[in-house]
Amino acid sequence: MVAMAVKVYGAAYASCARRVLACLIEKGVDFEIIPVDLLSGEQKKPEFLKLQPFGMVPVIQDGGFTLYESRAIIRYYAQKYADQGTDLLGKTLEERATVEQWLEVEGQNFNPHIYTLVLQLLYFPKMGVPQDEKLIRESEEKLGKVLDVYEERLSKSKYLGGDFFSLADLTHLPFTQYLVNDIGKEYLIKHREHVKRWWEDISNRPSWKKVLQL
Ligand SMILES: N[C@@H](CCC(=O)N[C@@H](CS)C(=O)NCC(=O)O)C(=O)O
Repeated sequence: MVAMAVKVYGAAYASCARRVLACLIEKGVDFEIIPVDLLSGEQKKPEFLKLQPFGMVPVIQDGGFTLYESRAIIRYYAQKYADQGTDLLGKTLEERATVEQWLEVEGQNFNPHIYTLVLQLLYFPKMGVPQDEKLIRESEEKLGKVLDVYEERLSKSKYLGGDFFSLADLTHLPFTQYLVNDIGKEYLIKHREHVKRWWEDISNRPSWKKVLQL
């Protein structure tokens, strides 16, 4: 029996949806994108809120199963298709725990600052919302300190979870792409030797290049 394509509600340009798309491509899972227009507020309509009560993308529907929160979705597919495509979890209990650790670091330490920078520098100008210079400066400084920890880690292992590419790396792709390409803060990556090497590696994966072309 051929599995039905996974429905991904979102927009191919939305960073959180891109996290899910990169994972599905790495796992060799067929998907179709159901476009949701973020700018029009379409995702706040009652029909969409039944799928995602917080009104955000992405959401997936896989047969009768619905799931939201991009990091929960990538964990689900890495596990569901553990024996298919790229192994994104690690083999031993310790490898898996280390991948989980860095997934948490991304969500708790890295994402808050990079999210603020992207919102302030990329989206607020488009929306006509004034920027907060002090917040931008503070977020940039805090992100730099987080990346110093990454530099140390990546001087000892090829990838964040160990010597294999995993969810821990994949989850960083969407917002780091913005940092490097869209908000003029690439120095934060390029001025750190090991972080730079890591970024060049993971951003050149065919899965990510494909996501950027969607
Ligand atoms: N923690 C959520 C965050 C989702 C999120 O922030 N989605 C953004 C697009 S990347 C969105 O829907 N923004 C529209 C809005 O908040 O109205 C996840 O990882 O799925």
